[in-house]
Amino acid sequence: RDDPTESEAMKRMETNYDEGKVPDYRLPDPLTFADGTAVVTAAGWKRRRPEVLRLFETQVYGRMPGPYADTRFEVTAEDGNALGGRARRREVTVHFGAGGAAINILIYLPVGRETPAPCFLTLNFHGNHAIHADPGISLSTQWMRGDEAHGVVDNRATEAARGIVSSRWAVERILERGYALASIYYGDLDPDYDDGFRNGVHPLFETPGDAARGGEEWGAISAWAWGMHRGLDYLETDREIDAGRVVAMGHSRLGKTALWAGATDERFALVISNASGCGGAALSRRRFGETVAIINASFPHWFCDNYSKYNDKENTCPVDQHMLIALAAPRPVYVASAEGDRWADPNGEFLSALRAEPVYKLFGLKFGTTKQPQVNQPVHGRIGYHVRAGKHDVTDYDWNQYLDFADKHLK
Ligand code: GTR
Repeated sequence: RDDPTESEAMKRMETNYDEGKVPDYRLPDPLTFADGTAVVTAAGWKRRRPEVLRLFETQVYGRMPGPYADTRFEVTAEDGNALGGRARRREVTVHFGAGGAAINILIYLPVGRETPAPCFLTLNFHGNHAIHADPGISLSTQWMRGDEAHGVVDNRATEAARGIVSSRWAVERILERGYALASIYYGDLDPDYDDGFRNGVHPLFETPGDAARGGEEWGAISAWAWGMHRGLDYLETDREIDAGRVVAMGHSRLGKTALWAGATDERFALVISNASGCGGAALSRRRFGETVAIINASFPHWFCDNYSKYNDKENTCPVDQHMLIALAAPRPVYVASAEGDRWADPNGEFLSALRAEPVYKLFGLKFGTTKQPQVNQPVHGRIGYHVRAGKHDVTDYDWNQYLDFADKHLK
């Protein structure tokens, strides 16, 4: 929803941007079992991990189902000479049942590779056609947010929407570096407005006329993450993709989604959160910028209903977001912030990554810093982090870091 209600506007006005006013807080310890004993080995973490995962499922995002039984992949388009010969473009529809529910995956593959390519798997905000001006990309027919300036009329994309967010997608650079890029419009999974979960993929698993939803049922972020799992299911069948080297990457609400998708599916080899902020990488207990109460008021459909129990009571939540980052361990994970993006609490994102490190240390792996690095000074340990100059966005600078980090860990 684009217009905040009056009470949301009030909440936003109370937003704290003063480091001196961050309350004292104590974070829950990822390395303490529910019974109070300490986790001291990597084998111990393997037993602790499901406890933490379960807390995020029941208290934060809601429990997502497994694959849909009746799923079918259909390659709908193929062009071996896309982007002036620099790429092979493939489009794949994943059909769920016979009722028309489906997601469309756009894939660019680098040319000239003899071995299967590692791949960035992402969701996008404005339709697959918006990530690049390539006229060969199918135009999305789904509901979408946006106005005429963005090529959207009556909530549908028009030809004018092609490539409108291409600055966020370093497609050619990704390909030159030998990676494939796969992207899915998030609205294929669940259009991003609060409609009581009547559209998107939720109804595939819910009987019409079901009683009221329980507090642990999946919200939109879980539905989007579920879609990333299904994208990976397809990639596992594509012989030109190395499914053992697939990176989950996302920006903002889709950065929250990428972290959750990587936490719930260990097939992802690496996880990247770009400016994911509250409910993503940032520590909720700091109450800096966006808070749990604000996000639940603005986006009641994103999290499970239980999450509102922690509105203005972050300290009572059995998890904080450093434990979400820790669920990536021992796989490499990257957290990126932007200096001007105070709403997402860059410092809170860094501290969260730092507080995930003890889990990595059990595996002999390190972050490589204890202090938030200066602007544009990336740190690439097993945990990666940078705070870029500029605003809430995805830029070539961010992609350059992700490619270097992926080279370091996946090559
Ligand atoms: C904002 C929201 C953030 C972030 C952002 C986005 O309105 O408050 O948590 O998710 O949207 O996804 O662009």
